[in-house]
Amino acid sequence: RTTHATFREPAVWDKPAQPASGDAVADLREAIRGKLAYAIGKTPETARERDWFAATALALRDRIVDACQATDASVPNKRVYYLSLEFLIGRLLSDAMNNLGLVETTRAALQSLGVDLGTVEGAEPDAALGNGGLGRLAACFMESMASIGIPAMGYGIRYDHGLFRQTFEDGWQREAPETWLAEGNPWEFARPDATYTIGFGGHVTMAAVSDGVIRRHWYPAETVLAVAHDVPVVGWKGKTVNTLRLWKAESEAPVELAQFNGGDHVGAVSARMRAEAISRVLYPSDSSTAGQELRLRQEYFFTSASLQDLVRRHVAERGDVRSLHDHAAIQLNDTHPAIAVPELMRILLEDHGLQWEDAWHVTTNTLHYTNHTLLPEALETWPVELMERLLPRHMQIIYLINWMHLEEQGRHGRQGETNFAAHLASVSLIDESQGRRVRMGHLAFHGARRVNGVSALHTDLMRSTVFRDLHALDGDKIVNKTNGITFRRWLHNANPGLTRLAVEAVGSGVLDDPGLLRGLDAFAEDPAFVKRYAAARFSRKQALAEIIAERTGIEVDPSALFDVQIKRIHEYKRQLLNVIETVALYQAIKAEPHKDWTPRVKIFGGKAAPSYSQAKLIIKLALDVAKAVNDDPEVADRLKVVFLPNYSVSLAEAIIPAADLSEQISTAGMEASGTGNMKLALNGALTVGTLDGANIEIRDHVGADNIFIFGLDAAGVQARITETNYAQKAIQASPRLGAALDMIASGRFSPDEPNRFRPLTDDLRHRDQYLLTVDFDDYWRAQRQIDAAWKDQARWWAMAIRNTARMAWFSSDRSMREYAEEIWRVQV
Ligand code: T68
Repeated sequence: RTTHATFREPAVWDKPAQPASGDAVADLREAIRGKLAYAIGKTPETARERDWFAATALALRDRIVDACQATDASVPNKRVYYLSLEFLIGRLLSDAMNNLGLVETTRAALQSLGVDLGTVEGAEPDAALGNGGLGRLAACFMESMASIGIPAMGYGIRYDHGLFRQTFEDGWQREAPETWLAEGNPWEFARPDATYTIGFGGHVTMAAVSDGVIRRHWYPAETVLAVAHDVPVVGWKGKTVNTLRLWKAESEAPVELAQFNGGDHVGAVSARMRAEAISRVLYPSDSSTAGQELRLRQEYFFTSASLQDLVRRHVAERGDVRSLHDHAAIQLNDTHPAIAVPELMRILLEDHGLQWEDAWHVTTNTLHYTNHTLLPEALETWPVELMERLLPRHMQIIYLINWMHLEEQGRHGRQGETNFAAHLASVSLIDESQGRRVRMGHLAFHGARRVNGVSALHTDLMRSTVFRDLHALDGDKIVNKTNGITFRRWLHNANPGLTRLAVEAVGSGVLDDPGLLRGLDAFAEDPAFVKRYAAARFSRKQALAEIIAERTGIEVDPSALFDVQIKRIHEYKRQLLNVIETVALYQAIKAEPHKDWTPRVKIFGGKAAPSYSQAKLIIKLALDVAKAVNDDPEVADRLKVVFLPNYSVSLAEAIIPAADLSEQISTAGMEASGTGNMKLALNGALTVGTLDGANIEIRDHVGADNIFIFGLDAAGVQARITETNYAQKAIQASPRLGAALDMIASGRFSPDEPNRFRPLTDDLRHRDQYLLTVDFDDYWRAQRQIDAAWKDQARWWAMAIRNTARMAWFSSDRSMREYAEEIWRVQV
């Protein structure tokens, strides 16, 4: 082996990346003390951790406001508006401190008040306004846009209750309400002056206007107010501060006084409760549609408020709504805001008097749509009947858009095609096959100037499957924009030890330009560097071991291989494949207890949608297997299984820097991209994964020698799924798989209820839609290859370092630059 560079051990390696000056510390200390006294009303003696957090956040918010007013003063040529029903932002304190360059200043200021920064950071509740990848992506994009200076505003809902809190009761998932706003939110500014009226239901009138044009007008039966609450999003070095504007639903009449005075105290506020219900809770389903009326109300509520707000801003700045697309680019995060297509048309036609063609031109040059899934159960459709009742004017506009769209097919001479009717049915915005339903994906596609997928494979599959016929009409509309993650949060803040090491090795420029990480490649086999890289990992594994002990009571050895699968629980993500491999490994260790097994800790984290019973049963199996394995003295420290409850953004920040192995094992073709895969690889975990989503691009960047790929690819899955009895054949061919399934089915892990897991094992034997059985043997092979790689520690660390060194391309700064250039056409 050759060493390409020498890493010199610095005298003091733990020096702060952001030094603090004495004056700045004193200023911030006084600011925090002042906030504690005058905004919170507490003394240092009576202040709780949560009070110190609020005082610190308020003091830092003042610094952000200074930067913010600079951003606000100028009218940019073009703004980006990111509409998303979810923003999974997590905690904001360390982001704010880091981007303002005030980490050490804040630490010292608090220390002089006798308060520990880590404790204060820990007192901030997570803003869990999202389910998973889609919502977290929106949060990373907001941070990146501020950091690279794209003038942008995020629009979403200020849910009173974010994603539910997960506990385990005898191994079963229980959901409790999440209460992040219980003590207020020090980051936000309520903006009652930015309030809009949102209508629902009612009827539409027609009036003939003098020029012969028929104008329609909507008279809603019910109205709800949307009140803006702004959260500042501060970019790297505080240069740009953008806004995340979250809408709260309020009633125009807070109480019906006459009713109240008449003694009906509950009835008097029922209209208010109905209105406020819209922003009460985040729907907890991910990768499937909620399909309920309240969900459609949420979607229209935030979309309408956002469009009214941005059109008003545009007209105030530019005078003419016709130039909207020159100065505003709107990104629809999945189809949840797809009602923007008819809503923008309605605003332009009715509020601004545009002709249809002009309104359509503006709409289809302003809107853009990101697709995040091809799973059929996740593609949103709404019954025409519900839309007609809730949004009658929008339904008319959708019919008209669809009529013109289908007429266009005839004009292109397609009626000559033998299956013209089938073609029309396939591109129509209305699905007539199972009751009449509006296809929100088709609506967003047709109304958007650009439509993007989130990884190269996913975008190819969009073109060839779900949107094939629409794609044939306009071959330039679909583009790929592979996802990214913000390195400020997922490397610099989550892993300061590794960050300091990178700064020492390649210079502090790496904080601005992740491309410089590539310089770490040269140290992959440098013993001094490897030692430090491994030490940084080990200290994070010790910290995670403490969290595990505290939250689960399980003792794990930090020198074992930490094997991590953290993400929503879903059959296509195949946590069950990981659990079955765990059972097979358990059996193998029991069969040869004296063999030199690589010690492993299998760590799971993730929530199941409350109504997803199969996913909940997978959690129960993981916990039942954990109990049996962890209690078995014969296995001892060679295998431990841990399922951490209440997985969240802040728990991810603790787990990711401690991970040695990253499980990215979805059925090929089903995970649109993944972003956890990027966070883990950046932090130096080696990936065991399928050729799915962004895993393919990760392999291309880190190199095939530095990743463990197994299983069928997307084409292989498509071919196999059409064969008969593939699962039975795979089980017959694999005694190891058969034995593991038998053990689970026998009740070995559920003696109190031997048939508990039959729904899982029976499904695998007879259906196995996600091809676990087919991929099992190759997964086992990859895992044993990983055991061997771990034994060769020099090789392992060289691979890990090369992962960190080669992941720069997955920065969300890169994603945002690509969107800016190729979709939004804004200058960066
Ligand atoms: C995820 N989608 C993709 N959906 O699964 C993941 N769905 O591959 C991708 O990396 C990520 O999006 C970002 O592009 C989701 O997270 C949802 O959360 C969701 C929520 C409601 C309804 C449907």
